[in-house]
Amino acid sequence: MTSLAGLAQIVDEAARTAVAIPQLTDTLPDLTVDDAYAIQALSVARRRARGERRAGFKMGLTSRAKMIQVGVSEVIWGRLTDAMRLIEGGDLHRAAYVHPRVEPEIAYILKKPLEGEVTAAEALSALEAIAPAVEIIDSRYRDFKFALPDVVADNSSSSGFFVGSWSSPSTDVTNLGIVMEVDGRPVQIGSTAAILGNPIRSLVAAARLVAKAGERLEPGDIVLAGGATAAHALVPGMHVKTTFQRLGTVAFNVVA
Ligand code: OOG
Ligand code: MG
Repeated sequence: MTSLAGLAQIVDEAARTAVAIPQLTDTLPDLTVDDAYAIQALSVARRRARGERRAGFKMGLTSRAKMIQVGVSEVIWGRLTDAMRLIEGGDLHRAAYVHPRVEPEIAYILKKPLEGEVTAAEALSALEAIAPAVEIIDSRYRDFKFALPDVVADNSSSSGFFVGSWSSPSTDVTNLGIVMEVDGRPVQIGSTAAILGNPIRSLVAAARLVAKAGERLEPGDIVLAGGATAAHALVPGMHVKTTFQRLGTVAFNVVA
């Protein structure tokens, strides 16, 4: 029986070297979601030991479109580090990933801690700012196929994120149109309302779920609310531009 630390090493190495691995549940069908979060924490601790710094958290599977695309219908979360942050307007290096996809999200940054059961009003009053964002997800599992414990252990497919310009925390982002274009052609169209009906609910859920792991959201943490649409596969040569009503755009180029 492989230890949780051994499994953390497997998922961390797969991410570090961009080499796909079989699903953990292929050989460990009884792996629990609690074990998976423990593996995630241990794998992110390995990143921290290599010098990466805490940047916040990402929520996942907070929209129907995302749940349907990956066949898992449970809200999940993962940890972000500074090394995952990419420069808006810059390049994404395809070779650093197994099979990257992009999805439109909302980014929150906090000025106050949030811990455990909080109301939407408390979550809103803890905000420093809100920005348009896109997440780069990259499952380390072959063919981007996984069960719930697999994806949680794999840090919920976290691999990168781009954040656009920060807006006032009072900006109403409950129902804003989103258009994601590749080379000027729309590939995903949606609304921030697809995120749990209102993306602030994702921040409320983050505070609650992270507390179950004995952690809290801290001032300075970025929280990604989860993809509002299905994710789009990335290929070198693509220019990806996502426009969010009221909030602005987030763009990048995919290079080899
Ligand atoms: C799991 C991560 C989901 C989101 O925004 O829904 C996620 C995956 O799709 O690989 O990041
Ligand atoms: Mg996401």
